[in-house]
Order: sequence, then structure tokens, then C-alpha cells
Amino acid sequence: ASAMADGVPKLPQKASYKVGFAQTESNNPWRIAETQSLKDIAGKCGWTLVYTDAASSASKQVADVQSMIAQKVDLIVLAPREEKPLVPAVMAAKKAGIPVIAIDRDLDQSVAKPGRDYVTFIGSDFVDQGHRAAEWLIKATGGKGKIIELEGTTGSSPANNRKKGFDDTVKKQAGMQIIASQDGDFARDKGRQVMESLLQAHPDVTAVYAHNDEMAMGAIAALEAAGKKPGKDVIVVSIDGTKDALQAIIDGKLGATVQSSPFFGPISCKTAQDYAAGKKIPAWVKVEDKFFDKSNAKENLANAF
Ligand code: GYE
Repeated sequence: ASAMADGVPKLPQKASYKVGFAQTESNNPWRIAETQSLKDIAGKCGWTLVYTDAASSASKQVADVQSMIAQKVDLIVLAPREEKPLVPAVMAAKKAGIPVIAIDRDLDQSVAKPGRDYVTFIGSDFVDQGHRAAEWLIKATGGKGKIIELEGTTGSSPANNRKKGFDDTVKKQAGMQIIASQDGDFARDKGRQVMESLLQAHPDVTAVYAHNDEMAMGAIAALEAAGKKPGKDVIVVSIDGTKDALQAIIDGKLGATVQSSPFFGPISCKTAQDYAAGKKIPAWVKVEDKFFDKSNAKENLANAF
């Protein structure tokens, strides 16, 4: 493969490819479902997968990509943990003549550009997810409430944009106020701990917006431990659509969750095939997401992850 200074390296058409998949971590059901989706498609797509798990470390993920470059993979599928730290790794792959597809989280587009430095970003509209969570909460509360926000991993594109979409929508409601907003690293236990300490400072909270279901589950546990009834005293809304979240909706503890699909295998395969065939790839391959509340949680439980 040849690296063009001003373009994304090409992907030749071949019967089989060595493809690196650089995962960020494996500590939640969303990540596990995503990895499984990539592993499931690999055989059908003619991919031999070189899989790495950055174990929640952006610097390990940079090293993982570097090792894929050293192994001369044909293509790198990257789920960048944070927007900025992974940019140099993408540039190194470009220099080595290896195309990169960003999936699920994006890179900092003020530095790295899809169509110039990497093939594309395949993923959800995180601003819209935050907006949809806010719209649901406004309806459920009549536009009133003191909200605690549990943020995803600092510096990650879903955390940045889920915050923006939610906060911008809620700000237009005179009766709503975000009384605290803190990083819970997209993790259940961290979400529980952060909620525990925020509850002590803000016992008057009436709503929780968590950037993912795992943190929402942690928040629900913290609320219950503090003697509050999630779903009654405190309305909880989040994002992802995990099995636990749908069950919590059925149980009346979680109000709603905006889906964020982790099933990137088929769309990654198709995008790579189109790219190899020389088709024009849009800068953003958008993933459409459903919405789950008590009207449809039950019927979707069996297919959830
Ligand atoms: O919501 C979360 C995961 O990047 C879209 O990361 C993904 C998010 C997902 O850890 O559960």
C-alpha cells in the first residue's frame, strides 16, 4: 500500500484481509456486544481479526494501533477511547499506508478529518441522543426538575456530544436546572460512587441523566441505598438500550433509554468493501437508533445485549 500525503490510503480489493480492531475496554455489555459483532462478521467478510483491548487507557490504545501498524494489517477499525489522544496513531497509520475506519466514537475532527486522514466515522448522532433523552425527561416531568448528570469518559466524543444535546435542550426550560454534572467514566461502579457523593451534596435531586445505561444502573443502586425510589422520587433517563436497562424500565426504576447500537460488524464490513471498490464514502456513516420506554421495553428485551 502507498501512503499519499494528502489522502486516506487505499484499500486494495482482495479475497481476505488482516484487519486490526482496537477496542477501548471490555468492562460493560455494550463493549462486549460490539466486539462480538466484529468477531461475528469477520469470517463472512474475509477478515482475520487482530484484536486488542486498551483496558480503558488511551495510551495503551495508541500502542495497540502502533503494533497493528508493525504487523502490517490491511485495515484498522478503531473505536477511539478519547477524541484527541488517538489522532497521532491515526496519522501514523496513514503514513504507513494503512486506512483507518473510526467506529462508535469519533476523533477530534478539528485535527483529523474523515476523507483526508481516515476513511469515515461510523456511529450514532450523539447530540441527537442527548436531545431525545432531554425531550423525554421534559415530557415526563412537565418541564420541572433538579437534574444530576452523570457524564461518560471525559474527552470521548459520546460524552462531549451527549452533554451538548441534553444541556442545550434543558436550558430552554425555565423550570429545569442541572444541579451537578460529573464524570462517571461510562462505568457502573463509578456511576454508583459519583451518585452516592452527589446525593449527599444534593438531596433535593429529582432527576438523573446518565450518558449510558451502566452509569444509570449504578445511580439507581445509589438512590436505593439512600432510601429514595428511582422512578418515583427521582426520574432516571439514559442511553444505550442494554438488557439490564430494559429490565429496569419494566421494573419501573428507569424511565427511558435512547438506543445506541453496538452492532458495528455488518456496517464496518460493508463500508470497507465499498471503500475497496472505490465507491465514495460519506464523512459520516450514520447509525440510526431506536428509543425504549415502558411502551416497548418488554418486546425488545429478548434482542437486547
Ligand atoms: O454508550 C457506552 C460505551 O462509545 C457509543 O461507549 C459508545 C459508548 C456507549 O462504553 O456504553
